[in-house]
Amino acid sequence: MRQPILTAAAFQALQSHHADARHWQLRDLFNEHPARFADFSVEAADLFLDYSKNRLNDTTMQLLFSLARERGIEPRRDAMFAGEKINTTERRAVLHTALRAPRDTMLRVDERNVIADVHAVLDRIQPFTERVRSGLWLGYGGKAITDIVNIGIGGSYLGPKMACQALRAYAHPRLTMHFVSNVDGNDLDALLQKVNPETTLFIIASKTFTTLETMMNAHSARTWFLTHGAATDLPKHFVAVSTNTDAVRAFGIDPENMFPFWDWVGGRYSIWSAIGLPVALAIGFDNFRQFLAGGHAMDQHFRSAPLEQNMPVILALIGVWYRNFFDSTSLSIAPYHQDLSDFPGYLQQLDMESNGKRVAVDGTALDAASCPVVWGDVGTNGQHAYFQLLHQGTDVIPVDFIAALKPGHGLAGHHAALLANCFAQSEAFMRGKTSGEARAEMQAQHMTAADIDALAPHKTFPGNRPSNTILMDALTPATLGALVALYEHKTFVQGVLWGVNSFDQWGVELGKVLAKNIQSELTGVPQPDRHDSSTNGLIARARAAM
Ligand code: G6Q
Repeated sequence: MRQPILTAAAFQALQSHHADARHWQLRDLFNEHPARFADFSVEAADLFLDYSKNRLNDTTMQLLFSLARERGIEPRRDAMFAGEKINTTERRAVLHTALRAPRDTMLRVDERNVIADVHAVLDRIQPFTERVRSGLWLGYGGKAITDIVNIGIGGSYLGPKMACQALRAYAHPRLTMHFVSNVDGNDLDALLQKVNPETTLFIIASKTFTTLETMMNAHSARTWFLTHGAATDLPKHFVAVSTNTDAVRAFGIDPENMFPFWDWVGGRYSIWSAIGLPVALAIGFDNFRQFLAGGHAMDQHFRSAPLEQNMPVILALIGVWYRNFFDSTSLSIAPYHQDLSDFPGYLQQLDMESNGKRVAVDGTALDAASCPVVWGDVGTNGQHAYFQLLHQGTDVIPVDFIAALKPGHGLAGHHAALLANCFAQSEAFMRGKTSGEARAEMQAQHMTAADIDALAPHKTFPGNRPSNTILMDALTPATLGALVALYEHKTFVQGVLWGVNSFDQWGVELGKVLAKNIQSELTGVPQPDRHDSSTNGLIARARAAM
């Protein structure tokens, strides 16, 4: 029987500590502790984390590290790396870390050295990507591929799309990457109007090769292709990434053109596997290898650094501090890098699908809140939209700022402006503006006393709003790999602290079956006895319009 987090001694100590800590002001913490930045920052795998602008002190961190020890972070981490079947509801190992392990390492799971399997697939991905990129892989008209269309959804979509966008500076100039995920035909239709069948390569990416959206889009893409090319041309234009060889063959793709992965790779952790094929095609295999190496460097850090210097552990503990003690219901991700525009959406799945759970590993109801809502957008865009709420709203929402010190472009002035905004926002969240400061500003503008009185409450900022800042020298394949692995491990640590299985997703599985009945009723015979009046009414309106 698991121990509920509420009964953990360190959790209870944190509750008493919080009774004090909730009154602290970040301004005071900085004034009282000049070395705060140095003392509350950590470096790993070419990433730097400043966590000094958080409502915590040394005692808070010591108690949080005690909580981590009490909840067994270290043995659980070691069990994951060792390939133990920690995904208990699906009876699977969790080994995305093996996907980025060097060739000369060895890890046996069910009598197989999975590292050798991983590298055997990488050894097939390399020549394939080289042929496509060099122009040796030809479409049916004898021309090189110009457009690559990844058809996949969820974990078979968000990671590759995010990484292709993040690393677009490394992209091959001839290849345009496209991602089709939605079952809404508008998604595929819009794309098919743009691409030339002679020079388009489709990647059908699905771990199960049964997901409705992906299969429907794959069949429609094949039908479209066959109005241009012949069935014998299909192998030049369709490849698959999956764990399900039979279904790939049944679809009509030769297993020779299939890049496999394994059931121990969760969808949202699969970017490192053959699901990353679009990334390897876009940026080239050597760069893809750098991406894997960046992830591996973070793995090494996570495995070996003491908890007190362990970046994913620190990030996770701070998240739990806000979620379980300050009752924060959400976490905002603010990458100050346009190329990381898909990163908040990627993290949304990683975090919320992993830890959006209400029961513990043993099936008992959780006694404390689990995953917050994760959301965000790139800076500076967010500043002109929802940052108002972050500054002055009634909820305190922690923010993770992410920035690269060097730009990926040569436009004068832009990068200093970007970084200035990033640092200024975290400073403003931390300091706020007191009523006295707001009044002094208005007095300096010679405003009337009446106007100052009226406006002072509106121009006051409470401050004391926490944030982390993650910096990298530049956004490269390696630093992106380290960043993704950092958040993967943060998610893992929080899952262990809360006691949930971070690696199943029964809510997603439910969605995969729910629509099937109604779909047959929209096009076939309605079954009103199955539904309530609302659902029946909606079905009737849709049938009438069809
Ligand atoms: C991820 C989830 C889910 C999954 C998609 C696609 O962890 O399991 O997002 O990736 O439902 O599944 P397939 O790859 O099997 O099509």
